[in-house]
Amino acid sequence: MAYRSVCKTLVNLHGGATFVQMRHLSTSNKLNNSYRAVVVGGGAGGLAMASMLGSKFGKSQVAVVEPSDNHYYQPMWTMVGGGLKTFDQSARMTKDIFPSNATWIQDAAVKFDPDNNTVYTKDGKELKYDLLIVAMGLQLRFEQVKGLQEAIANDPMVCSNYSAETVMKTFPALQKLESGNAIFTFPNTPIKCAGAPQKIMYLAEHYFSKHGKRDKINIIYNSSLPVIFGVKKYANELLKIIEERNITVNFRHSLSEVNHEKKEAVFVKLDSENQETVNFNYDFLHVSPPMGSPDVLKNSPIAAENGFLAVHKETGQHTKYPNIFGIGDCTDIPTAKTAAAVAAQSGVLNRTIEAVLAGREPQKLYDGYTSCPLVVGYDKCILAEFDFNAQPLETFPFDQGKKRTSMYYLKKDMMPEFYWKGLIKGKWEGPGVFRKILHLGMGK
Ligand code: FAD
Ligand code: UQ1
Repeated sequence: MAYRSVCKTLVNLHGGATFVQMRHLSTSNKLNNSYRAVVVGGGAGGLAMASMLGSKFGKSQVAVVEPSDNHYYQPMWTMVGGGLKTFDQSARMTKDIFPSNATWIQDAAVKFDPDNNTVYTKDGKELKYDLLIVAMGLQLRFEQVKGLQEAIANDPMVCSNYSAETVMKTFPALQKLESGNAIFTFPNTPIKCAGAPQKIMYLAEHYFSKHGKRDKINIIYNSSLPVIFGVKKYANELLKIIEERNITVNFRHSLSEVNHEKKEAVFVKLDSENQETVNFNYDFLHVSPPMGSPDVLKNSPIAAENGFLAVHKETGQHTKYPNIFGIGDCTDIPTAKTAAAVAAQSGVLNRTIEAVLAGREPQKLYDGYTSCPLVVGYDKCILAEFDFNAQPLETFPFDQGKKRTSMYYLKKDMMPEFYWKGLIKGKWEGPGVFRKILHLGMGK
């Protein structure tokens, strides 16, 4: 086997427990399936990292394994559900937005063999890598709620902004509803954009008010969580809105079953002694389904006990395999899973990889930055931004706890541009730099 180059890099990181021997793998391998870097998942984090690595190593040395023909800007699905954008506006063909400096392998990873630096794919490829970046996102688990898939298939009033297949049902259902119970759920698992289950509720409430039917509709938010939002500052504002707009909130209620024939949703009361259930009649049901680490990752040697990719939270480097890195929703980084977090993580991870390649300790550390634009109506948004400690980390020099029209337009019209032209091109590392400038170098 001819090697393009052979380099042995000893890297001693994180308390000195690990070292890696990196060898530049053959490019004349008979299947040509060896790469400097393999990226698994071509979503927000995968494409950001592929763009960054592609500019270092070149197209032929960076492969992205991604099965889907389409790439979605998922944050727009809140607006699609609210009738503010069309589904088509959230979608691009993967081939049209794929980084020009990376190689697309249209396939799915099925097995990780980290001891042999190999990823196996559904179509039978064996991909060898020097560096592996795992960016597989979350797997939606509609099937974990009994009867939910049947309800989604048969009842036009059961919808979910969380998937490409179900988001188009939401707005027609809001338009159709005339009276009764409109129920919004939050599951008993980690989820992406933990604000999204309630954003659509505020849009729905506003929609019903504007169309003169609010008085005939009860709005109910049944959440598995014990709080409305994990950051106190924003939670306080949301609770005020909930009270003003006469919304009923039931905490620690987890959706366990939907019976669409009876128009009934069953919830487990998580804090009850014997996991009692309570039935709600629904006329409209917006479900945020259970989510989890993708099976392929969960059942692999690179997963943590909780099934997510085991990485150091401040660098994105794997805790056991130093040539493996992770970004985004599929990692066990303990922050809210958002595209905003992916943006901040991409800048950190790029520098982590540079440090590892140079045999240095990573210098730039991730602070947990994440953001959730809490759309609370058709023209208002509370822009929540916070860190690992659930402490606000706000970009703008005004109080972002207040609902604002400016933040609404930032979310609706500017964020898609940041995503398509910045994040997935590896050119948007989050607003940290602007935060420092706008705060005149003071604060965090
Ligand atoms: P994804 O972008 O989901 O990409 C994962 C990729 O991995 C997918 O392309 C998938 O096809 C691929 N994949 C999966 N399995 C395999 C496999 N076996 N082999 C190869 N590839 C695989 N974030 C915000 O910042 N702001 C918001 O306002 C916001 N609102 C949201 C509203 C909704 C309704 C939703 C659903 C999400 C929202 N988000 C928001 C969250 C944001 O979309 C995600 O956090 C972000 O997309 C995560 O990026 P990722 O790269 O980790 O995963
Ligand atoms: C962000 O960076 C980002 O990634 C592109 C999002 O995803 C769509 C967001 O929703 C937000 C709020 C941010 C943070 C950006 C700014 C300018 C505050």
